[in-house]
Amino acid sequence: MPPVVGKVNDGADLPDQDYQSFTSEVSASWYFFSDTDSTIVKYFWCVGTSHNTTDCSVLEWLDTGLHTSFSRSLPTPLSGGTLWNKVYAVDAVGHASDVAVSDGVVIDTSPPETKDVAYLGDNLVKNPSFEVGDITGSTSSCNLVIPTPWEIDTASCIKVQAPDSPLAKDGHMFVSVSGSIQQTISGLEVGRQYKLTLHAGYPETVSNTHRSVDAIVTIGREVFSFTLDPNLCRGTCSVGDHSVVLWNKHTYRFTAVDTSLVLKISSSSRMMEFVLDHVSVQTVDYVAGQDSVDTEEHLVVHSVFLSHWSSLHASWHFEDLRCKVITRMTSIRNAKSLSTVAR
Ligand SMILES: [Ca+2]
Ligand SMILES: [Ca+2]
Repeated sequence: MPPVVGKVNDGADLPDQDYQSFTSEVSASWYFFSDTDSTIVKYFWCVGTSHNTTDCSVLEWLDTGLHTSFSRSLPTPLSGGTLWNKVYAVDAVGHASDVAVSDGVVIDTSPPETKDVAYLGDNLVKNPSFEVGDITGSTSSCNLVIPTPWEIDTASCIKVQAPDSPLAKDGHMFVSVSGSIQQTISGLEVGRQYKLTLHAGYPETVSNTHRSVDAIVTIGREVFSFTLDPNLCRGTCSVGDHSVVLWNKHTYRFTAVDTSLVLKISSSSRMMEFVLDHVSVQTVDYVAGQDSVDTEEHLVVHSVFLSHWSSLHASWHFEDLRCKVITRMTSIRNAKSLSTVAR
């Protein structure tokens, strides 16, 4: 009886490799060859460019002794394509097993191309998270504390909320807005593109009969709007054993037409009330690769359940048509600590 055929992996170690970037070396490892009648005394390994048991055009059959992992330098570097490693075992009486063939390894020598990179600058909004001194609980009176430098008009009702439970999107506090709240954003560069992000939700105090909330966001002459979905839970909702405000993130783009612009966030009616936290205005710089498309939509809305947050300082992705990108670096900056974490 010949030895029982085993399994061949591409690459000298586990796990099996499907891509390799080096062009002048081939390697393979193999397992599970066995022989019940006598012992395996040697293995033969070859490498070819066809998915069959006979093509050894890259490396001819090589006696590897009892080694079950082997690498070989090639006199002529590979130019690409797919390689298959092939191995058979021979036992003490000269019987050869069937040839095991790997599932192939792609030689990929091209570096990944930059597809689209967006760098976000510092937040130009002052007191973006509505954190003010030492207050606790939720105030029922309007305009007791104004989170400077935010400004309001006398017809508006702003209440700083500092609940005991971590309801805020960022930090400990947020504001409920009925009417409008505004501040002048300075330090803008005329003609540059900016990203405006805010987080809004239903306040805790809202009743079940409260319908959808429409809000208007203006920056200079640009006008945006958002609507809170009345089907979302009102105020606090229970997620597991946590009470949370269902924060909706709204993102807009605008081009600065002046070095300072008034950012104003208003409910479309004084009867409507929403809560607001973590507002940011940041530059957006794109480094676009060939054929890149701006996949970031003009308006992005999604719900976030977590009571903590992180701002994505920079995000990018690479596309490589022949090789999946294995390592991607992302830098995440926490706005409070300004520490940078790379992973
Ligand atoms: Ca493979
Ligand atoms: Ca806050």
